[in-house]
Amino acid sequence: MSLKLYAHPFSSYCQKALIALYENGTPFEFRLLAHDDPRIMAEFAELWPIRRFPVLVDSGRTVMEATIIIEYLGLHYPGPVALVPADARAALDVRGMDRFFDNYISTPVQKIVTDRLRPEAERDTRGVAEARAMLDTAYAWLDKTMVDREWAAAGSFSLADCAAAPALFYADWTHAIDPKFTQVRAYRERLLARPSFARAVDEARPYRPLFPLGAPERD
Ligand SMILES: N[C@@H](CCC(=O)N[C@@H](CS)C(=O)NCC(=O)O)C(=O)O
Repeated sequence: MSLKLYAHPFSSYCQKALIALYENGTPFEFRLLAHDDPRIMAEFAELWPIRRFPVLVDSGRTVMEATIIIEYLGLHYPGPVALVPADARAALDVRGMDRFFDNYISTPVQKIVTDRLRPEAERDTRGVAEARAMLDTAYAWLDKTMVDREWAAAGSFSLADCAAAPALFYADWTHAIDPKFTQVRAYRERLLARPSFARAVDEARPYRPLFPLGAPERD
């Protein structure tokens, strides 16, 4: 098997890449990044010194960044589900929404979650407040945007939905999506019902006790 994914099942960006692999039934080897396995951690650090995951390795070629992994899979291992549309204009819409979910949902979520891991004296109260305000603004914008959409962009399930699924999953755990944002909540439910994401969520269940803010008894 030529494809290896260095990843952790509980990581949102890893789930983003896993959704793409599962959508197309693409075979790959899961290289589990386990902190109690120094060999795999060293192997990973050698591949990508930045040490952010996921990372895909294809016959010696290292591909980093979840979005780029999904684009790479579409180019080199296409399957029945085209996650980046062939039409350049539709693809631009998809990429735009992908950036929205990474930058304005996942990034503030990461800020809030990682802050909780710091010793109390080193916490960034202002940064966390800004992250929460960003999420409120992003939810409001998304609620309007999704009013006539089933999926995030271009009329079918895409790269943007791969980004949205784990982003909104953890966002609701981190900074609850207000019930008034009916479109966002309904979209999150549609994502949870998508078999590729449902599988990623199930595979991550054993790790829920690791969630720094405490995982809710749902989803
Ligand atoms: N821009 C990267 C972000 C990846 C990322 O932040 N991954 C997290 C896990 S969800 C990570 O590597 N965390 C470990 C760390 O920050 O040391 C991508 O899109 O793949």
